[in-house]
Amino acid sequence: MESQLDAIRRSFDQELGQARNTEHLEKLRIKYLGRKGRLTSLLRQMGKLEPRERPRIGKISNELKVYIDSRLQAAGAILSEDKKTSAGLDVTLPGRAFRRGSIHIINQVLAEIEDMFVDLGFSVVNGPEVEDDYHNFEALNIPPYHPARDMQATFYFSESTLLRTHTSPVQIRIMENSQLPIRVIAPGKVYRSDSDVSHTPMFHQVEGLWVESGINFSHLKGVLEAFVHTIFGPDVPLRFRPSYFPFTEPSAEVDIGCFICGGKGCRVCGNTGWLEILGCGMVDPAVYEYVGIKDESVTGFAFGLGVERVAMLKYAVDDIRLFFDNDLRFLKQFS
Ligand code: 2NM
Repeated sequence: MESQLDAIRRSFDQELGQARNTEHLEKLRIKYLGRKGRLTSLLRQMGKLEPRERPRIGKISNELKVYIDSRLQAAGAILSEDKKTSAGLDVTLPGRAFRRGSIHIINQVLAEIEDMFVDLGFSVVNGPEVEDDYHNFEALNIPPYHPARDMQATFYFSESTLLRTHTSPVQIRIMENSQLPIRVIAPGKVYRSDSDVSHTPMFHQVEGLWVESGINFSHLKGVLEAFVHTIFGPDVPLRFRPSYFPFTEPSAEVDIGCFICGGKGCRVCGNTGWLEILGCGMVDPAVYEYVGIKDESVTGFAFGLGVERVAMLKYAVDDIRLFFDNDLRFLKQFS
């Protein structure tokens, strides 16, 4: 009897493998578990067994019944699922797509700028966004009540604590704490109470600093020319235009040839043919006094640029707020 039970299980497994729809399953149920089914018929002969054999065979029979029942149910569930797609399961359909994000265009441009300076031997340094008045202003030769404090509408927490208005305080901290030579860039978020098509209250800056005995304005020109030609292309013209910053002397602003009119003059460049891209200069000796660099042979240059401004000029974006709206139709153009 045991071998008959085993034969029933094997033939059931084989027939189940050939079932293609729920009608087939119902026929199998009747064939095995119905009133005249194979298992049912066999169980009727239990009486012929020796009484001491009955419990064991009864248990095996019952397990087989449960087995057949549960396999029929499982197969039924799969077949009715397939029925929802009329042709059953189409294994050639593509899988469900995994939507992958992409790096924000500002971080892409930032990475490109960082890589370029790292290739020239600069290290990347960071510092706090909540700063004190001393590192953000005073050590940069901007004393209290100096009009330059008004130039950048500052967010204050208190009289002495503020959101940094530039990343220069990072470079002040580096000069206070490191050995020469210093060759660093300080990228990061900066904050100014300002808002229009070309200003947002938070934006990203990269400031650079090279301090070492013998560094002069030609080093500054060489590094910034390399920057413009790497980021904007080797044929883009640039010029150095005299300017003023309290922390550099002499100071300059760098312009690149207008990409709209090619230098002829248009609305975008205010008819000058040039677009301002960054500020720079030789570090003012007053700054060295603040940070305690006493060796008079030490000179250096510094520069500062806005990443959003670089991205706007590189990709002809006319409103800085597009970078922060998170409209995917805009952002996906750069993915
Ligand atoms: C600029 C323009 C010119 C600058 C100066 C310094 C420091 F800390 F060395 F004094 N850091 N960054 C600097 C110089 C920044 O931004 C338009």
